[in-house]
Amino acid sequence: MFKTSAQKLVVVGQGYVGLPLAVLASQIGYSVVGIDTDEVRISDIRRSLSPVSDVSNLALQIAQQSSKYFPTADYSNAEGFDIAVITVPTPLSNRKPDLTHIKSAGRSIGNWIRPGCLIVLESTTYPGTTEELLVPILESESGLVAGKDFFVGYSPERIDPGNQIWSIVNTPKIVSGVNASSLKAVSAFYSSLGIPLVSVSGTREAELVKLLENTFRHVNIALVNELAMFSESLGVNILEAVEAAATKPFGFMKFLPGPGVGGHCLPVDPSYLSWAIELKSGSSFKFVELANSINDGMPDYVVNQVENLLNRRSIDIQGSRIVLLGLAYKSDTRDLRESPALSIGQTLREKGARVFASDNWVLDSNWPEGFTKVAESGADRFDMGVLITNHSGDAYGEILNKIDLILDTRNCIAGDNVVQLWGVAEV
Ligand code: SAJ
Repeated sequence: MFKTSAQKLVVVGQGYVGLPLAVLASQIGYSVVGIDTDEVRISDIRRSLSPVSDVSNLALQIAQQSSKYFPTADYSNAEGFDIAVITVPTPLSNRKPDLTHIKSAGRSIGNWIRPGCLIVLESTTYPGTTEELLVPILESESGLVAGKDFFVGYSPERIDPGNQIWSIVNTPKIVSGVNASSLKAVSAFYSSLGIPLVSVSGTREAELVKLLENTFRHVNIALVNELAMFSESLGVNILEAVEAAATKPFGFMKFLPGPGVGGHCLPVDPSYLSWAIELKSGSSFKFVELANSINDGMPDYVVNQVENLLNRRSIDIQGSRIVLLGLAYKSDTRDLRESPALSIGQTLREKGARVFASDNWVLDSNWPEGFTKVAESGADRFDMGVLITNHSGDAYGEILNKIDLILDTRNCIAGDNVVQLWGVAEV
């Protein structure tokens, strides 16, 4: 059993959100229990092998050696906690919010609630989740009254993995409570970590903030994606127009067209909002439906361009050898979640192409099915390449010289054998 004298914090979920929070709090002086039901993850953390790019192995080692951080899969170590922060995944299942992790965490931590403690939900979710779903579970498990016997709040995570400028300690944190005393408790906790705070009047506003932030991105990326697909018929260089628009010092934010929108945020969060709007109002949230259809359609647009380029060179896609340059969903990350590369590769395989890939960021243990590594292909020439991920530096090296023609979807490489997706030149 984990015993401590300092204020005891439990962080439920030791992923890209929970682990940095747990380590930071342990450095500040909290006695932290990091709970995760993934026993392999807990085992790695105990061996100071960080599963999160923003937390170093050394930081894990120091936190554990200081006896201020205790990773575990056993909720009984939550006994006697003062503060619990829930940072579990909120994925989609069949395009609907999947709140099983929040419900499970609520039931498990609810057993250990005692008078005066604080529960904060950080997981991205739709307005109403904290007060309509989580609070009833916490009250049922504890037999106590939220807002009166114990405090409850919502504070969305704003972690951007790998961001070297904005981190947990300098990104303003939205905080909210189910009532004034809960807001006070939530604010006191995050203030103690040295994080700048922005209070809002209720948990629903706080839940909406995160969804608004990411829906804004999703919709605006869809805008430039759709515009880019018309740029050839307009006879314009869309990238030049976007860069020029970005010189406007106010009232504009730059987004670039790409091969599709991946990651654990943008393809998911806006659908939480549209689902909630449909559920509560009976109306569809048109912007999200449209943005989803455009962004989800980008991989097929890329495949069509690949086919056009092969046809112009009288190469049948059936049996052609095509290399995907980059699998990760965005530059300088190893994350494959919802990556457009996965659907592009799948569609090319369905059309009979032999699909290869190169991405030094992706761990061998996470290499996706159906993609032969270029290094293991034994091939010395490839009919086509599709640059999907604009990793920094010389991410693809000599491979570029083994490819007859490369379709660059990120406008990041040049060469006689390169054509740009947004301005596919005659070849
Ligand atoms: N993308 C484009 N064009 C753009 C920007 C992004 O096609 O102009 C694509 C990316 O290639 C990627 C996807 O969209 O496939 C998502 O990119 P993202 O830059 O939004 O990165 P994410 O998914 O990691 O978003 C996170 C979010 N952070 C949190 O949810 C806490 C988001 O709110 C951040 O604004 C974003 O990082 C960021 O700024 O980097």
